[in-house]
Amino acid sequence: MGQEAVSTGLCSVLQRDDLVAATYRGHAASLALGTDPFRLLAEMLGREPGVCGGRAGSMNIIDREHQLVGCFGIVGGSIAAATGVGLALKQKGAGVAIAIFGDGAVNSGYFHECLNFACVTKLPIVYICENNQYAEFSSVEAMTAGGILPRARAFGIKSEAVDGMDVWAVREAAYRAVADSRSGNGPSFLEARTYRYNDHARGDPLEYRREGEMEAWRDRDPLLSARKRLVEEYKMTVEELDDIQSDVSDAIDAVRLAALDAPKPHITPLDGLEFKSSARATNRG
Ligand SMILES: Cc1ncc(C[n+]2csc(CCOP(=O)(O)OP(=O)(O)O)c2C)c(N)n1
Ligand SMILES: [Mg+2]
Repeated sequence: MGQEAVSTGLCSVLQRDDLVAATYRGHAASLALGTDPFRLLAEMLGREPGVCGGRAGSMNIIDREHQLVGCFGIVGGSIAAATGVGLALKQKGAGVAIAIFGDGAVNSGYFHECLNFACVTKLPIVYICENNQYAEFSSVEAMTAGGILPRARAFGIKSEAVDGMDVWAVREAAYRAVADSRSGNGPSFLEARTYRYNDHARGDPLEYRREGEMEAWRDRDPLLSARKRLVEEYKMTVEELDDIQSDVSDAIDAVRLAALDAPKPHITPLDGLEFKSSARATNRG
């Protein structure tokens, strides 16, 4: 969907003590951290074997076994959760907290309160803004006075922009930021510039994109450019990559069928309340 390089590059540099809070669009982060794909999809479909027993659904995945403290449907929620985690890790003396959030979240109160708190208390935390250019149907330019990086810099936090379409660039920037926080130098901030190809949710008219914009971003697709670099620089063959791709596709097909077959959780309605199974998981993670 255009954003794969951000979570993949970031999570590739994390260590066992590090803990991540992500947005409702957190499925890539969850997979990159090691969540079993079957348990992830079963959760998205509200099935019992899901990673949260089928009770969290698509937007609120938690996988403590794989360092994911939570995905948050509330815009900016991951900033608050990760900042609390950063405080706990500082007290414990090990680990770095990671906050993944969208460009829309920099307009929430959480952003300002938490960045200020993290800076004055020198928390071990990396804030990574996944700037996919839009919050629902509103462009980042239309919504963000002064831009994202200058806001972070106003707190005196070490900040850099990174090409979010390039998994190696994200990995290198994330490595520097995480290592710096790990060595006790306080928080860091990354703005990963990327793009969402698909609609925000069902019913999105997609009328807000500028002409030619999608094509320009698609030319820099993170998966296609990673493939190209693996062949040109790392000397993998096209056949090797095709084999990997077809193995992954087969695995996903198997997981999809198994998850659709899995039972739904038995949820007992509270006395006097009617339980409605309204699986309105419309946001595209
Ligand atoms: C506090 C709050 N306000 C509004 C919403 C409705 N809402 C859901 S997603 C979204 C846009 C989020 O945009 P962004 O932070 O850029 O993340 P992206 O969807 O682009 O990954 C909004 C406003 C919400 N979930 N939470
Ligand atoms: Mg966005």
